[in-house]
Amino acid sequence: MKLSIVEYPDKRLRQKSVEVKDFDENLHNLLDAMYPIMINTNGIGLAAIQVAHPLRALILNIPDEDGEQPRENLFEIINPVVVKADGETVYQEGCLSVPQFYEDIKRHEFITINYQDRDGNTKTLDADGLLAIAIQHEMDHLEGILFIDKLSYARRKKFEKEYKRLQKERKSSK
Ligand code: QAP
Ligand code: CO
Repeated sequence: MKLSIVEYPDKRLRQKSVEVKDFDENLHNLLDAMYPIMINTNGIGLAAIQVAHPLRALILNIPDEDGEQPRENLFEIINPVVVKADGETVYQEGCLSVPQFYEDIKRHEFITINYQDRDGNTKTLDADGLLAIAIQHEMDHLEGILFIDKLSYARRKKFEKEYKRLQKERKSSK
């Protein structure tokens, strides 16, 4: 399966992703193809919609203390639902679909989700730290929400200007 990252301002990022019903080979092929594209683009999280598949599926591979990102730490999260959220934390976020832009975003510090794995088994996950932040960021993608939507009006303006300039630079260097 050949995948590529959909980048802002592509409208496809605004679709609402649909529930996964079939935990079949198609889903497994998609998840298997998402992993290398995330790693090769230096990502720690990727939602299916970011590779043009509007399904409620996402993967996360958070680096450990040594900055390593072993595959055994990979989470494959299907049909997640938040069951508990607490506290507040701010982190400078980025997104593979909004390259080269980073901004402080406020999220819950602790989060508990129910989800399904690639075989449809139901699981619960208690998360804090970067994992909790990443889950919230990726779950926003399932609703068509990007982290830049959470910026103040002034910061969003600054982003739009800076992003246009960056896109021009990237095009001219290709
Ligand atoms: C979402 O983001 C996230 O601009 C995952 O040039 C963000 O993997 C979770 C990336 C913050 C938790 C905290 C972004 C790579 C990767 C870029 C990513 C870029 C290259 C973003
Ligand atoms: Co993102």
